[in-house]
Amino acid sequence: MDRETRTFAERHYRGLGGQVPGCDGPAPRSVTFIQAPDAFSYADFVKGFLLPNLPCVFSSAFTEGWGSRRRWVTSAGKPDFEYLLQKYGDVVVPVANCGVREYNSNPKESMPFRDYISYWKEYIQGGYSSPRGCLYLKDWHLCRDSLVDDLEDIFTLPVYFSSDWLNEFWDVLNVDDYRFVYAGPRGTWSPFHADIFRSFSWSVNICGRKKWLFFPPGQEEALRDCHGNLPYDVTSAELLDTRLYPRIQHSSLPLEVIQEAGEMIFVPSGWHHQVYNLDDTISINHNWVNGCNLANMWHFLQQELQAVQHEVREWKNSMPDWHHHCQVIMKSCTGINFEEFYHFLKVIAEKRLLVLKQGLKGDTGDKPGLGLNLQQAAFDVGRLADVLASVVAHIDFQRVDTSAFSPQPEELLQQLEDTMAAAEAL
Ligand SMILES: O=C(O)CCC(=O)C(=O)O
Ligand SMILES: [Fe+2]
Repeated sequence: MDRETRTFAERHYRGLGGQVPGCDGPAPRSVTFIQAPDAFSYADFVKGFLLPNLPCVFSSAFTEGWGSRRRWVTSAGKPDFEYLLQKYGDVVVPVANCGVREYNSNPKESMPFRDYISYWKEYIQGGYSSPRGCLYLKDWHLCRDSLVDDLEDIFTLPVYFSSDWLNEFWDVLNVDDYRFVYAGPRGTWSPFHADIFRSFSWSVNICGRKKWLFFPPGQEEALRDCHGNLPYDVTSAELLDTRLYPRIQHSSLPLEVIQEAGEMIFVPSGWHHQVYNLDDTISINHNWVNGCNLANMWHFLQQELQAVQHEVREWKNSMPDWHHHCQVIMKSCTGINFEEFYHFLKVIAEKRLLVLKQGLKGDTGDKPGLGLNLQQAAFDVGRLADVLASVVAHIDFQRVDTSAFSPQPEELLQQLEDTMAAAEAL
């Protein structure tokens, strides 16, 4: 990030005055297509898409050099089953059944990758049908679980998506990540959803094509049924039933995007979407959070806690540890609670404070060892301070036992604010 972009971005958040970044109104009619890598900078992405929270598609030129595009794909543009088998045959992968609905997703099972490939071949031979149903390999943590040693050759993280705190945090803990491979025959699809923690995602078709249906944040409200639930399939004829979907007349049409082989799509924060594989498709998808959607994540976590509290409200007066139990339930339903969110902020903040401390001593310039430039670190500290101030002021965070936290949340907030003031000069 350069100084000018940092100033632009800081002004953007000051202008929002504490409102959660979104994108008001119905979906745009079309998506912006970015043709040439040379003519599109990180600053262009921040100003044009990340801050306004708008989707875009990058041409296949952006992923031209990726090893996966060379090795995982035949000259006819199909998945190279033999290569993939030889490389990953023994790896156990998660597989969803697209034909079976369980609440608003599909049941998953695990199987060796070689069994999935056998299924896929049979499915093609059967004219894209199988008695086993329509199986979709989803959320395969290839980087985390891989037995292979050439990971860096599969893809190169595009600079636009390099400020990725979720994966930075999990890499420090060394237990998980949000880097996935999806693979499935034509006809596999992902039901209607918004991404985990209201993260951004990016997705590249290594081969094949996808159709995306997008609804900007807030537009999904008109799609709720009479019980307040979101649809599983936004294309279902059920949605025409106004007794079942009383607000459907207020809904707007989705933004439809066709993503071709090699192209990369940016999915903004809180945009609901439904996705279809139009051909036999393999994609690499990452979820990511950074200073630009941290407030969206925090807003989402507050809503999740509220939903838990509502669900178990009848025990509030009879259960001595009710607030603590709500946090425990939240952790198991959402994957994170307020304590862990603080830990996440702390890990990300401490690295930036260190970079800025060095920078403020006069040691300016990029810090290759920490992989962060000073302007980016200064911007990040501002966003962290804003969100942490809201966390510290939250009544339910004040109920969390923070006695063993180091540093104490107020202390970390003070450090962030002091550093932010000092970093004005940078
Ligand atoms: O490709 C898919 O099936 C779903 C991808 C998705 O939902 C995402 O990248 O956010
Ligand atoms: Fe998604």
